[in-house]
This record gives sequence, structure tokens and C-alpha cells, in this order.
Amino acid sequence: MPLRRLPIQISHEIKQALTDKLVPVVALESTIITHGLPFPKNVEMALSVEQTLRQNGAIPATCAFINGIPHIGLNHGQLQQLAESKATKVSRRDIGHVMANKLNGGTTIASTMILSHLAGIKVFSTGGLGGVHREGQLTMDVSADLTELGRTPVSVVCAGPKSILDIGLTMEYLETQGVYVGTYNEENEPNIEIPGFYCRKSGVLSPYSFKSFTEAASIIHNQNRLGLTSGNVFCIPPPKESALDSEYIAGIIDQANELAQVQGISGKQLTPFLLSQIAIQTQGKSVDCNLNLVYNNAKAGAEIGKELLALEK
Ligand code: PSU
Ligand code: MN
Repeated sequence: MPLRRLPIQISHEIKQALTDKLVPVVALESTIITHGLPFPKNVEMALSVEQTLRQNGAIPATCAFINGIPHIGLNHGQLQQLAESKATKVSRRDIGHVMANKLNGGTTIASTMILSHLAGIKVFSTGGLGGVHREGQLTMDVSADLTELGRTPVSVVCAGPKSILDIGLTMEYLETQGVYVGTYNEENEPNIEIPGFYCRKSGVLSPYSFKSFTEAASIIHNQNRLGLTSGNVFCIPPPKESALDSEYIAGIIDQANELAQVQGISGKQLTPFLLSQIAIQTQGKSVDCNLNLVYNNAKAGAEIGKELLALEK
């Protein structure tokens, strides 16, 4: 469908960039603003990550639902409104409901991929991927991010699935869905592991690694040339300076998972609950790590976007 016929509010700047194909557009999600980070760090992050993308030669495209209308590209007032308001967490299944009821909503990775693909945006950077929750084989709590990656050709640049999840099961699920997962391996380390969001390692080997952003772009480009309809996950280990020690965080995560069970928290509330518990228990260290890795992933997203545009010329 031509862009102008879609019931999506796309900013003028983004429309222009998608038409001109001179500068890459990189999508950003907004559940991290509405449900992932505490106020006011969420606003700070939302503004700074956009700036990081611009400083690295890309146009930011933050996605969200405002009064039920899907938006790609928000102004500062809208970002602020979203960060302060009671917004719904919107994944694929929530979209029609939020539009029909004119609600504000933060988009998860899944729904950001949907909006991005409709608009023709191919690269999306964020913090952490949803996944198969621990005991997921019993609870069937598998993030809709994973099925979306199996059906929508958008590439997600992230710091891996959070260690609150079962990363091994998450990798199995993504393999079944036909999703490439690679970890950035600049230094050519043997046996590189998937990063576990707060930690540079997770104990689970990465199915693939990529040495450069050119290689990442080439993977996307070759899939596009064949018309494959699945997405990709490019994992960037969190910056060394702010990564947390795996043993330190493991105990805190176990406690948070236990508390969630005791309090009967499940479904879409589980991820936000675990994140807030971890923030409390680490006295904000997890939040600082989260912010730094979001900026780091934005830089990588901008580089991959630039390389992809060059290949598409
Ligand atoms: N990881 C983060 N912060 C977040 C999320 C993941 O570090 O806010 C959000 C993302 O929007 C992701 C969603 O798409 O949680 C996954 O939620 P669920 O597991 O309910 O699908
Ligand atoms: Mn879930």
C-alpha cells in the first residue's frame, strides 16, 4: 500500500528520508519508554537515543500509538506525553483494540516491527529482546517478539534477550521460526556467546557471529533480494564499562522471578515487573546499564542502516 494511504501518521522528515534513500531511517520502540524504564529516566532515554542516531548519521523513527493512531516519528511533546501518561503495552494482538479505543500505547519490538515494515523501515534498534520465559515450556509464555521475527522482515539490533528469560529456549524458538541470530564479534573471539542484556555473556553460544556492520547489512540485503519474509537479530554485547557481573545479577533475577510467581504476575505484566524489581534490587545499576546499551545499540543500528543503503544503491 502506498505510504500516504496507510492509516499511520509518519513524520514529514521520515517520509522524505524513506523516499530519498540518502540517509537511513532507524526505528525505535516505545514500550521501553512506557513500561521498561522509570520516569524521568524514560524521557531522558527517549530524547538521547534519538540524538545518538542523528549524531551517527541516521534519522530516528520512534513508534507509538497516540490517541489510537499509530505514529512513526514523535515530537518532543508527544514523547513527553507518552512517558507520563498511562499507556497500554502494545504488541501485535493489542493493535486493533488500542486503535478502536483511541488509547495511548507503547510499542513492543513486535509491534514496532509491524509499523516499521509497513512504512518500509528495515533496521530497528532497541535494548533487549523478549523471549521464552523461564519454565516457558510449561507456562507457554513466549514473547510475541519471537513469532514476529519469524514473519516480518525487519532487523532488530539489541543486547540479546534479557537474562530474566531462558536464553537457550529462546534460541531454539528463533531457530524454529527461521530467524538469524548473530553476535557482534569485532575481536574474532572463538565461541562467542549471546549477550544476556545486562551481561556480556549468557552461557549460551551465539548461533552466528558477525565481524562488521557491513557483514550485518549484507545478511539483510541478501535475504531481501530473495524476498524472505523473516527478520534478523543482531546482538551487540553491552559496553564493558556498564555491563553487570553475571553472578551478581543472577541472584537478583532469581529472586525477582520467585516474587513474580508468589504474587501471581504473568502475561504482559511479567516483563515490566521483573525489570522494575531488578532496578530496585540493583539500586538503579540495571537502569544505567540499560541506558548505555540502548545508546550503544543505536550507534550500531545507524551503522548497519548506512551500510544497507550503500548496498541497495
Ligand atoms: N527489554 C527491555 N526493556 C523493555 C522490553 C524488553 O530491556 O522494555 C520490552 C520490549 O518492548 C519487548 C517487550 O518487546 O518488553 C517484551 O515483552 P513480552 O515479553 O511481554 O512480549
Ligand atoms: Mn509474555
